[in-house]
Parts: sequence; C-alpha cells; structure tokens
Amino acid sequence: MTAPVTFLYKSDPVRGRIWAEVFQRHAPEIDFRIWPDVGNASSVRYLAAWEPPADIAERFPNLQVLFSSGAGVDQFDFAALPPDLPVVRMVEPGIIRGMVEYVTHAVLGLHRDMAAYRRQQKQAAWKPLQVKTAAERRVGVLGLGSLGQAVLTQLTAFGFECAGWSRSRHAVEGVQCFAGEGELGAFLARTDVLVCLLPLTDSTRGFLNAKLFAQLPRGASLVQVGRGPQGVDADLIAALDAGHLGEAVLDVTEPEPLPPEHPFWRHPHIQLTPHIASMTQPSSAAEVVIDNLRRFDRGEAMLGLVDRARGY
Ligand code: NDP
Ligand code: OXD
Repeated sequence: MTAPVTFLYKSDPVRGRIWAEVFQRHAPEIDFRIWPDVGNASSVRYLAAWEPPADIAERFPNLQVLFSSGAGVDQFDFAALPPDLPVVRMVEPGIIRGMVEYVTHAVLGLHRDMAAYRRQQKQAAWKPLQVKTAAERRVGVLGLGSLGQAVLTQLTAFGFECAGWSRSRHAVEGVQCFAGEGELGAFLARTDVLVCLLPLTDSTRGFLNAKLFAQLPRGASLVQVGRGPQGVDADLIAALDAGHLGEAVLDVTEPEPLPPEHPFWRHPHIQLTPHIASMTQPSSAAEVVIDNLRRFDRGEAMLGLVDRARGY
C-alpha cells in the first residue's frame, strides 16, 4: 500500500474549495485539504500558502514543495524555511490576464489624459487636450517576467512604442529590451509611462526614488503594480508636486491598507487602488499547480521555481 500524499492549502478558504474541486477532477489520488484541517501532518508533502504556518519543517517533516498562492514570494521569510525546500511562485493564465487588463487600462487612461479630464470636470471646465497617437507614447516596463512580457505584448498591439528592462537580457517581439544597471538610464530617458512589475527584493526596495524619477522625461507618469516598499513616498510626492512627474497610478503601497491620513489618498495626481491589479484565479491556478506536481514527480523543472539567492 502506498503512503497517502496530502496537499495542504492555506489561503482564502472560498477559493480553496474551487482548488479542491479541480484536484478532485484531475488529481483524485491526492488528499487535498484546506487549513486548518491538516489531517496527518507527516503525510503533508505539498503546501500552497500566502503565509505559511510557523515552524513548517517541524510541523510537516515530509514537506517537499512550497507553492506561493500568489505571484510574489516576498511575503515568505526564506531564512525560516528549510534551505533545500523548493519554493514555487504562481505563474498562471488568470493572474496574467488580470494584470494585462489593469496595466492596459492604466496606460490607456494616462495616454488619453483621463486624470486631467476628471480634474477639469470638478471645475466644470470644457477644455479639449491635444490627442497624441499611441505610437507617440513611449511605455517602459520594469521587469520582463511572466507579467511584464504579457503586458508588453498587449501594449505593443495598441501601437505604443514599448521597451522593457530586466536584470538579464531578453528578446520580446516589438519591444526594445534593456538589461542591467548599465542600461537603466537609457531605458528611463526614453520612457513617458513607466510601469513597475519588479518583484520586491533587497535590490528593488526603495528603487522608485528621486534619482530614478529624475532620469525620466519631464511629465512622465508612473504605474506601480509591483510592491509598495519599492517606492519612496516622499520622493514621489515631491516629483509630482514639482511637475516632473505628471500622474501616478498606484495599486500597491506601504503599508497596506494605506492609513486614512496618508497624503496619497488626497493627492490630485495620484490614483489609488487597493492591491487589486490582479488576483490568482483558483481554477486555472490549481490546474497549473497539478501540472507542476506532475513535473516534480517526473524530476522535471517546475514552472515558477524561485531562485532563493536572487529572491524571486
Ligand atoms: P517574474 O519573477 O516572472 O519576473 C520578474 C522580472 O523582474 C524579471 O524579468 C527579472 O529579471 C526582473 N528583475 C528582478 N529583479 C531585478 C533587478 N534587481 N533589476 C532588474 N530586473 C529585475 O515575476 P512576475 O512577472 O510573475 O511578477 C512580478 C511582480 O509583480 C511580483 O513579484 C509581484 O510583486 C507583482 N504582482 C503584483 C500584483 C498586484 O496585484 N499588484 C499581482 C501579481 C504580481 P530577469 O528576467 O533577468 O530575471
Ligand atoms: C500576487 C499579488 O503576488 O496579488 O499574487 O500581489
């Protein structure tokens, strides 16, 4: 008789029930459980969590893979995890589609001056602004991962002049790709709308600061969908107040939720959303995770495997 294998899900329980249905359909041999219904802790081989329980090595001595229930893994304390435990971030079509929608909406809104029209409406001011073509608007995406590349593919289809920047060199059709610190300045200098889709790591904390903003052309805008601690709030406000930056669309802040007294709430050139740019879609996520389990069983690389040294 083979030992039972448990997949433990510790995140939103309503979404967990959809995961359970998908596992029942496609991987009935796996004992799928939703936290806190752990069952026999020594049967837990796989854990999907946003925040794993403390002491997972002691609690689940046979744990083989930790899946993040979201795209980011910055919420994990890697030092508290067993050093050899593979960690997998979420790369699934639903979360990618959501991000493409959000960023496309934000970029189109900035491109077509929607924030200016909202302000004009408050003054009952009927004042057409010059319409530029998409080809005249240069969009630059920080991060050419699963989300950054998908976003760029859509923006390219709208006709924007697109570029991307990443740590290592990439090739994306129709996109001018920049790589590394040495090419950051050139990337920023040609960017009218800057989209941040970087993971939060030691090297991206505080990245969106005065020095970076100063390298963008005057009037450029920011769409921040990465993580709040990547931004330096006072530098952003100073750049907006000085007119060096035109608008900022922020989906992530530090802290979250943003306290009511924070100046971002009332700044006339900031649009805020409460970290909803994209969400893992339970049905497609469970399918991707099952596919990864099959890969793991066959000894193949899992999609979204995190490089712990890089932090993403
Ligand atoms: P990936 O890991 O697939 O891609 C990350 C990209 O960032 C890679 O291209 C990587 O470069 C680049 N990068 C990382 N560090 C650096 C650095 N120091 N300098 C230059 N480039 C760097 O991540 P995803 O695309 O899946 O997700 C990106 C982030 O989006 C997530 O980590 C999360 O924070 C955020 N997110 C936000 C959501 C929201 O609702 N607001 C929802 C989902 C995700 P290289 O390719 O060379 O490795
Ligand atoms: C994620 C997020 O990382 O929602 O999935 O931010």
